Amino acid sequence: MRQVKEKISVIVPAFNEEAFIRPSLEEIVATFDAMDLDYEVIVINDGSRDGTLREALEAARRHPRIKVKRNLENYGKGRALKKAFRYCDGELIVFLDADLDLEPSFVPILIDILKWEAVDVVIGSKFHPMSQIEYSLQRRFISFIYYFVIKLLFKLRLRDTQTGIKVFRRQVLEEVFPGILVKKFAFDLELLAVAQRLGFKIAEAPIVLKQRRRYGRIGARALWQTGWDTLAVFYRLYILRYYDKISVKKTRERDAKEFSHEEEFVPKGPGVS
Ligand SMILES: Nc1nc2c(ncn2[C@@H]2O[C@H](COP(=O)(O)OP(=O)(O)O)[C@@H](O)[C@H]2O)c(=O)[nH]1
Ligand SMILES: [Mg+2]
Repeated sequence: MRQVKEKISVIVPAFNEEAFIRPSLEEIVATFDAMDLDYEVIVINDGSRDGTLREALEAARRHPRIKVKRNLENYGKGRALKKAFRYCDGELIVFLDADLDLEPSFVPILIDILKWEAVDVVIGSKFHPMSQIEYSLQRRFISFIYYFVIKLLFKLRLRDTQTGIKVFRRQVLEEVFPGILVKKFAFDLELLAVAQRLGFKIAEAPIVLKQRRRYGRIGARALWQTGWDTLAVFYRLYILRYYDKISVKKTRERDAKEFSHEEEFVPKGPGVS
């Protein structure tokens, strides 16, 4: 029998996902219900300019385990995940992309690995020998370069930090999130580098990834910014030693202040965007 009995909070970041968010949420719910797991799904709609909020609310209306939160403006995936964690009460926290490129059925597999290997974090990895990945040559190339940059700069024993399926024991995020400053895509790297620094154990898991959008949405500007943000993490980690010095209490207070004016009303019912 499956051993997972803790409550699982699945955070789904969504930006302009009108086409995929509803089928994606339906599949998450179907997967978790079929396995009789205790869970909640928190969608964080990050200032989407399409019907993402409407579609997410429609899914939430049909499935009470889904909660929808939103930012009025787009701030970035990293910040959205950090904010969404404030609403989670599970013992295990899952990050799962909204676009169905990754199969929700892998979440329970990652959770099993977390238990079997007795680690604190399990991340889906495109470069795991057993992963099956179908995505553009361009993206493969970028991932490969990023892997070398990270290997060179950080002593991370991981082959891929960027894939959108990850499982954490709650305590990891409680301790690591206060130090996290990156709001966009280098966020994953920052989170994992700091988690390792604090002594948490991270394992990689195989995934099946199928890129559905013909063209990835990460443009040259986002890549450039990810590069700079990555260097900034290096600077804070090894030169400033910022993460070793932060006061969790103080930064929690700072974050609470930053987020509190956004603990916004969430409109009820479909049709709102
Ligand atoms: N909250 C939030 N989610 C985002 C943002 N940008 C992308 N996402 C979500 O993050 C996930 C990965 O983004 P995607 O564009 O598919 O990146 P890729 O899979 O690396 O090509 C998807 O679920 C997106 O909806 C953002 O600015 N804010
Ligand atoms: Mg994607």
